[in-house]
Amino acid sequence: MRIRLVTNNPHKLAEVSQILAPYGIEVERLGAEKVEVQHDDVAEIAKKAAENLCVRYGDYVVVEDTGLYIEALGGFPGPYADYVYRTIGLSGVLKLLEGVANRRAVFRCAAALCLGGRVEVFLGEVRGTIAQVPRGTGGFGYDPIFEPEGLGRTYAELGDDVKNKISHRAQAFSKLATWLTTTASKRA
Ligand code: ITT
Repeated sequence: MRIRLVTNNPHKLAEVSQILAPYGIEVERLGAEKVEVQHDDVAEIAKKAAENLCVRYGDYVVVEDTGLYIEALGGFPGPYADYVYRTIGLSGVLKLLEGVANRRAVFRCAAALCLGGRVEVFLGEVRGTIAQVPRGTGGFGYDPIFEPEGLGRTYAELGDDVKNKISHRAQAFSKLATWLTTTASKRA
């Protein structure tokens, strides 16, 4: 089985490939234009983008959207994580949190799959905290400043093998894989 992931982010493509390999699912990149609606909820953004693309590209297309929601900032940057990363960057986010005791944050990932003219959405969520300074060399994006709850290390310190077992993306895509290899295959 093979899915076609709509992304311009090579790190996401590599992570999803690693997460889905044990299920025997291959991942190919689909270079299509995503229409992203404005919404607080990544599930809604991924679902609407997939609905558009399903019509054009058909079954097994997957759109993924991820947001980082920082509690003390009222959920900012949430679905605007990409814009914030490209503009103020990690140092800008850390500056906004200077002197702030509540460092709680949540990574949310939604994977929307086109199959049989429908869109199925799978969610993953990891709670954690924002570190005081960036730590670690693995991963990408916000990984050096996000510490999943209870682990005492950032995603970037944990490295790809651990991250891809526990992350928001690992949860969303494991649910997608289980659904594809059970529910969907029974329908076929
Ligand atoms: P697409 O082409 O798939 O949209 P993107 O990198 O723009 O790639 P998102 O909008 O979903 O993807 O990501 C929002 C931001 O959050 C972006 O700056 C990413 O680098 C960052 N991000 C996404 N997943 C992450 C992860 O697992 N760890 C750290 N940062 C992540």
